[in-house]
Amino acid sequence: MRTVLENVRFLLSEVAPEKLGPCGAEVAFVGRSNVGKSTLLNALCGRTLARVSSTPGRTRTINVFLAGHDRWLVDLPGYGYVAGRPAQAEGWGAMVEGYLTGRPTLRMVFALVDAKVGPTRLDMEMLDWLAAKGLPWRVVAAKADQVKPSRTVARRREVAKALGVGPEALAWVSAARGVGMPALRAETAALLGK
Ligand SMILES: Nc1nc2c(ncn2[C@@H]2O[C@H](COP(=O)(O)OP(=O)(O)O)[C@@H](O)[C@H]2O)c(=O)[nH]1
Ligand SMILES: [Mg+2]
Repeated sequence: MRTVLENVRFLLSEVAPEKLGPCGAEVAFVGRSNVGKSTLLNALCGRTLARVSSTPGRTRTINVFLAGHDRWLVDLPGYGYVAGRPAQAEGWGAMVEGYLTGRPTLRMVFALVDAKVGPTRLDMEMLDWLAAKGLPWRVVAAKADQVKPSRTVARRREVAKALGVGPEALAWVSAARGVGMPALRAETAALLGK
């Protein structure tokens, strides 16, 4: 089946969100550094687009990938760790918040949390902030392969409860193993529209 997620390519990196031009529709990925955003994006598109790093805090720019003619997938800088400094480095908030609040075409913010670790304080702050701004968000529990199969059902319920959502509202994925990826791919393609 042909979808908008075939032939996605890198478009641009930007640090000044107000300089980003318009697009037809876009989805964004947020989460702490190292939670697996770039890996998820690559898995969604079936190719290596975003750089996967073993060093936390490498992505310090808004990275835009182009799907179809004018649809965007946006990999945002991670929070929690930036280049040797704890928590948000100066400028992180302005950049990410400026992007998130400045895009009328933003259809969904996929907020990644670690399936095994569960939501951290910074994850909760991010989600509260998204909700307060009235932005569309959905939590994706990433690296689900790190949870023992025998614990999966219970863990999914626990993580959902900690987030205050039902287990079904939580996307449960492993980009490494492909778990949950067809559904997330279909959802993303639908959000971006063809
Ligand atoms: N076990 C496992 N490891 C993953 C998965 N996704 C990412 N990782 C690893 O987590 C680390 C950080 O991934 P990356 O995509 O760069 O995270 P980002 O900083 O959020 O973009 C890398 O070492 C990845 O190989 C996954 O689904 N399962
Ligand atoms: Mg990354």
